[in-house]
Amino acid sequence: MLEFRLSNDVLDDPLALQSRAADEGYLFFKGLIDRDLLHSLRRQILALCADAGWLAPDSDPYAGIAAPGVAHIEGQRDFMQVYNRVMKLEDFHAFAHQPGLIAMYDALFGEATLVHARNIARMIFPQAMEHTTPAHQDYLYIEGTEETWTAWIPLGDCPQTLGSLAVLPGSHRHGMYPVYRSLGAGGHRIDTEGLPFEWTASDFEEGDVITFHSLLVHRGLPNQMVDRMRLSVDYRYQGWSQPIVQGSLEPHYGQLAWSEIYEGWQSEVYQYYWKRQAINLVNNRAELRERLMVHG
Ligand SMILES: O=C(O)CCC(=O)C(=O)O
Repeated sequence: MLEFRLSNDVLDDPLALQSRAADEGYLFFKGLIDRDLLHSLRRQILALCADAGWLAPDSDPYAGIAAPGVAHIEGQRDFMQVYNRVMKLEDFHAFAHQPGLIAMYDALFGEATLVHARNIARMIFPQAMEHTTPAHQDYLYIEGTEETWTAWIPLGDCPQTLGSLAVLPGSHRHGMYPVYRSLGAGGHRIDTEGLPFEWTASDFEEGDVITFHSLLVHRGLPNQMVDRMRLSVDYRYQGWSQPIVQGSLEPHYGQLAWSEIYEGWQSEVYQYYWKRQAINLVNNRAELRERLMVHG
């Protein structure tokens, strides 16, 4: 596996940042994420996991050690009970708007950044490797503009063995690949065998982030730890003038309404923020269907 190319050197050079992004389809930064916010969010999510009996008794919750024999899978009922509590955390949503990230996206897009509201948290148990996120392109799920970029941020150090993320640099320049049904987040996979790109990944230290184009092929790596959970968040960003679909402004999984999510929040700054300025709302599902090949 190749290592990520570090892009901190182009953070203050918008043209170089844009050119690197166009070439590779991803940007990897060390230390761009606010560590205090990260610690606080990790603590809050793990407190919910502990409350649900997911963590080893007598362990430090912050370590994220799963209780023996416990492995919940995203989408399943028990998982969703905890997930919906995570979805209500004000800091989980506010974390997407941190100034360092937004400044980088403003430079990348050459205009003000629109943060998608459909924020995603991943709580990946050890001993559940068959549910590892398969190779896919996010555009299938995002629609709107292809110039949408995902930020994947592990909440804590995340070596590859804890199940970080791998990407195929350059794979964003060839449209959408056919998909097959699969286990793992998203439920669809791309067959990457024979594609002329090389899997690339690195260990993440807390504060590191990778961001990638909506057509870049990427996958989760298996969590091979004996007992540690991998926590991460996925946020999505685009230029404010670019097309966006309604789904990107709805809560992930749609089991809660924004009014329920916002109950008890201290601030209104990140509530319905996309309604404060005109957005370019579209419905391009029919076009996407035409472009997409889904097998069995
Ligand atoms: O964290 C993961 O395992 C999957 C993240 C991802 O690929 C995505 O949300 O697009």
